[in-house]
Amino acid sequence: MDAALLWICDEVAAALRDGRPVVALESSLIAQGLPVPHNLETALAAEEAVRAAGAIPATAAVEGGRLLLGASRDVLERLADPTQRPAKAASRDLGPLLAAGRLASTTVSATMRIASMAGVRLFATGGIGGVHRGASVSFDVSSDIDELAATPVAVVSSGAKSILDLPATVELLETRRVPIVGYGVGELPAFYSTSAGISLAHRVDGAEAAARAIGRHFAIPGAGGLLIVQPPPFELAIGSDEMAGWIEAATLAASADRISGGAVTPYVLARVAELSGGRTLRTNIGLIVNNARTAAQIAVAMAAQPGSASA
Ligand code: PSU
Ligand code: MN
Repeated sequence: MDAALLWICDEVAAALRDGRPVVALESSLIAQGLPVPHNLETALAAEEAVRAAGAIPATAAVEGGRLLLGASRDVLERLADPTQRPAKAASRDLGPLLAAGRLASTTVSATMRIASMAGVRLFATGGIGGVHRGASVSFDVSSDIDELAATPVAVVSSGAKSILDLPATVELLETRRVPIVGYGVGELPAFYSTSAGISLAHRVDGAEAAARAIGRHFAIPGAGGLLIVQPPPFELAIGSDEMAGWIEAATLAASADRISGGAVTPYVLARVAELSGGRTLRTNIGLIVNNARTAAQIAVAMAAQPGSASA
């Protein structure tokens, strides 16, 4: 790989060479998804959870004209600092942001790209982007969906963020032939809530079973991504009835304030956090760290599989 394009930190590069487990982490949740000081704390806690489970964390970012995998503490601190005004990079933004030499966080789509370039097959986040409410008029559908369709990386998340149209998101993932596999559950989680009431076609129990499903999926020529979904930690889950009112109000506020494009998701997340008196924030942090831990356990199981070249 062209080192002038993709910079991989020494620790991650060594792990990849030796076939040891690596988990990619995104950075949009640091720069746009969570407020100071929770953003940096959560990024560090997710990295720590990956390490505690026996894998190496590799947070993605864009800086100084290069894609980074295994961003340094200094870069994480700058991404977490609003005065640095980091850009939000989805896949389509990478080329222009590299050319401009700008500091940028990476969303799910951009992180999948970077992970895949490096040969990292496992990635953890909070929730993926998807079909926004009202998308039949606004056409606001996250490029996370198309990246999942195209790029062979397994993404561990708590489903799509429940500020979205979840039934439409599930339909579109099916159309784009992205498997959604419940991790110990038979129903799609709704990010902050345990269940969206949508049954899943596939379920695995435990890291070994997940590793087998991922391994077989990637063995099929032309395979794209795969979603592994698990609910937030039980004690942090918020009832979907309780969530519904906050999401409704936050979505209405977004359109009243004429928020569009990449600003919609951060705006709505911040608004539900405010309306819930910080409860959704605690849940968001807890599920990000929990998903990082699970992804690491799966990466460890994948590295142990017979015939695995790398994680
Ligand atoms: N998960 C979180 N918080 C976030 C995100 C995920 O807990 O902020 C980010 C992801 O990076 C995801 C992005 O790709 O939100 C979706 O943005 P959009 O809807 O603009 O595509
Ligand atoms: Mn969008």
